Amino acid sequence: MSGVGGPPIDADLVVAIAAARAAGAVLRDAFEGELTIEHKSSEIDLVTTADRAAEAVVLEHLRRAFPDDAIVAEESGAHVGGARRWIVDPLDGTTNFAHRFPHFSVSIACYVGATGLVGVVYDPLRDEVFAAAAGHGAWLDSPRHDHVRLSVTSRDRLATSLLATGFGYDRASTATNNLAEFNRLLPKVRGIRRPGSAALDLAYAAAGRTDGYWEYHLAPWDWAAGALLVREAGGVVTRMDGGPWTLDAPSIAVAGAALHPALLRELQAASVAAAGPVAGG
Ligand code: 2AM
Ligand code: CA
Repeated sequence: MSGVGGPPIDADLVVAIAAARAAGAVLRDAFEGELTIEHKSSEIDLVTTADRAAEAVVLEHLRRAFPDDAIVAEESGAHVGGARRWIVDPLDGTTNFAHRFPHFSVSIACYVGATGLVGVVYDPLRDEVFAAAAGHGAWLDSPRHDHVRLSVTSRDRLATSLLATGFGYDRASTATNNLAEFNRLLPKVRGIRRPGSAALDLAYAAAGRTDGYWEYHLAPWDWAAGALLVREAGGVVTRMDGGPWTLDAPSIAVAGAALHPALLRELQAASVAAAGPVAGG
């Protein structure tokens, strides 16, 4: 069957992909038209009518297929249900969208507790579906890619690596604004990108388009699907301090197994330097 993100043909994945494609179509249409933008927590934390319209479409798909499941969605909060929890970002990269910078995504994942079952990240402008099912791998489907199996890169040197990162909306008010980490890594790598959709940043690491990615302070819906994609593409997913990554972790750092230790070493050295000298040390 085509368009399901590769075997196995799993009901969760089929619904998640259909929901992501439908929401993506809403975003694609809205992107061409007049945009209505509102502020959320601050002048840089935005929501558009398209975020809400896309979310309604995703929720409709999920509720119809899985009426007993819980849903956690960026714009409408938590909806109670059973042990299975859908985690939805209807528009990841809202700032890009609002400025008509053509790079954003829909992110949908299903978790039971801390365990990801399926994850889908959809880029509506490139029509790229990145999909993963726990234990079965990750795939890319697009007009140019038919169930291409995803794999992180095997690069082992920062000097030849292309990394991605992001800077959260609270960057003006938090000490962990990622500037120390960015400054430390920038001279040591081939390049660092700051694309603006965490879900796609993770999908690109899974697809080997970057060699690694790190970021502070995201919400569960930003990285629930992407983290599963990276794992299923053979990548290592931890917090920036090396601890185990969870949906409510304070940070994330991903890369192929060969590069991940070097990435963590630099991130940790940067955060130690940013925190200043240790008393008595
Ligand atoms: P959004 O576009 O859905 O708002 C940019 O670095 C990425 O991080 C985007 O995926 C953005 O999601 C997300 N992001 C930025 N600041 C955030 C914050 N304070 N909390 C949660 N997600 C954030
Ligand atoms: Ca988001």
